[in-house]
Amino acid sequence: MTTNATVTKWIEEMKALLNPDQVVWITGDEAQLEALREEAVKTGELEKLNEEKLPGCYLHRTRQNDVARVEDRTFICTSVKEDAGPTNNWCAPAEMYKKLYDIARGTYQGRTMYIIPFSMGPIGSPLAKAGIEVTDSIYVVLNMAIMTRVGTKVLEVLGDSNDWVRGLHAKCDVDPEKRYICQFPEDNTIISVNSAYGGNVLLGKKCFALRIASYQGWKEGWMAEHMLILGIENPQGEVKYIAAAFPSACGKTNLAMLIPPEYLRKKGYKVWTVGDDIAWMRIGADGRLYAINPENGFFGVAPGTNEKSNFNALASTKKNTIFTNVAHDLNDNTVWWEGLNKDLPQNAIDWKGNPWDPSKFDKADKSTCAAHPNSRFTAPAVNCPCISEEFDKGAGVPISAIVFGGRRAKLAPLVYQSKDWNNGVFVGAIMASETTAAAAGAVGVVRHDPMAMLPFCGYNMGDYFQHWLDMGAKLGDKAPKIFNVNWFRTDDEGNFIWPGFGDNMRVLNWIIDRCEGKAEASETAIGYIPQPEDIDLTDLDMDIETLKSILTVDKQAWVDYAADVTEYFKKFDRLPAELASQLESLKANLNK
Ligand code: OXD
Ligand code: MN
Repeated sequence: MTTNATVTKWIEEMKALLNPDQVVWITGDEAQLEALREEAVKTGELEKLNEEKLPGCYLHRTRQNDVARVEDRTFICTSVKEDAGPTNNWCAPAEMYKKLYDIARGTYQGRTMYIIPFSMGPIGSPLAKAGIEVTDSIYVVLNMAIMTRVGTKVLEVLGDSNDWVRGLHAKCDVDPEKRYICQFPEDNTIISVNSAYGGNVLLGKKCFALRIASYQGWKEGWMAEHMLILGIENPQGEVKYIAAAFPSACGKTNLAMLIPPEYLRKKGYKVWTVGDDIAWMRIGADGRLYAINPENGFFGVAPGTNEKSNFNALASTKKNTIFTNVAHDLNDNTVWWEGLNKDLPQNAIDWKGNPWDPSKFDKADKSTCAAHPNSRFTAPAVNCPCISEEFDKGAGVPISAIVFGGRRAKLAPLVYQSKDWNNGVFVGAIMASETTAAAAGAVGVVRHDPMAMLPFCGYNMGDYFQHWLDMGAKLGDKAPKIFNVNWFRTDDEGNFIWPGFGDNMRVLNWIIDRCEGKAEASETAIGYIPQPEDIDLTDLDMDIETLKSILTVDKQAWVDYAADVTEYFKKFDRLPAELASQLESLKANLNK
């Protein structure tokens, strides 16, 4: 497949270590992928779904102990501990290589080693990077073939270069006690053992496109961020792009694919999706920040996805999609999940593989769900009705605004704008959000998650903050404006106050207007807040007083939060002085 000596040497090392019965290079040819699907159906790894209703779609179930990312078993292995920083688990590379090689040694015996050359970003794009993943899982091959661009062409473009990421995945016994997801940023290497769940094993995604790439970006002067990218087209046909960071399962896919409210659609507004999870951003020749989506598909959370919440995501799953841990509706051999519709399937198998009894279903009790709360669809981006024509071009789109957001029942207002770039970096650094089912552990607990990168930053977060500040200095007056949003404020009964979904467009329009210097704002202690009348409430069942209630800054709550951030910042050995001084300014502003 290739004469690249760095590739052939590593493959030989992997063969010697893993001892596979067979070796298969993934060429990217449809016939090869189809043969793998058939094989996986024969072994029960995949179930073929109704070809008429869901052509080319399959269902997969993981082990019950393997349903989410495992942050406590995820390591950044740098030669100096401080380079991994206080927010990452660390282990010395030599020790971790030994431990992982001991776990993986010989485990491909009786199995096939699949070698997947893949590109993050359109093959050949100056913003793209190559990787090679070896795996003993057909499920991984087929998911990687959706989520990335795979095959021979990647190797052709790579040529003799050593600039590629090595990814070793070994299922082993899927033993949670020996599960490790390890990044070696100094060696461009990822090793994942004893898992078969997407976020842990599709190594192009979180491991490469965020953890390794964030480190590469730091060294090479660009940024890899946990951000969706969307384009807003106005009635004049001009498209402005926004990149937005939210923690996992906080609605990035929904925002990336939103459908504007009818009154805006009638005026001619449209939204185009460039990406729903990851953005790689570089400064372009004109000095502006350009972003690509390095992925080629969507690994979206299924529960809650329906025609109303995300029509475009649902449409994306209608063909050539792999569903993981959703319910199997035996009535018509399709899939179902909580929130898809109100028709609970009467004859279904739940995500654990057991018959599901709809009469026992209790919304409040996750253990009665038919689909796992973190069940997923892996859908090709080309299926998305609103995919941007820029998505596959590889030149990147110019970013006008960067948006941070989290899930906060109280505190953070619906939207505010930072005072400038450095203040925006501070706004990102103090982000916190309620935890979700995307990672193992308690759900609904507020935790700090700077820039939504806490589980994904491949180096010391203090250095990462400094990198953001440095990028701002390089961008100067061409820097995107930075905002914070919170769709999740609740009333005293715990109901969401803001309708969210397509109505978030009303807030995005204010953001774009601010970038263009067209909208007014009031200065507050935390930043610029819209004047209530600048958020268009046309056709919305919300009065201006309610809107005001989610736009106000509760000073005492922010004073308390500033104290909490003061404690949080203490853990950063390399906190940039600029962020400490931003915190002091916030406190001073709150005291005025
Ligand atoms: C994801 C995540 O899968 O953030 O995108 O967990
Ligand atoms: Mn994500």
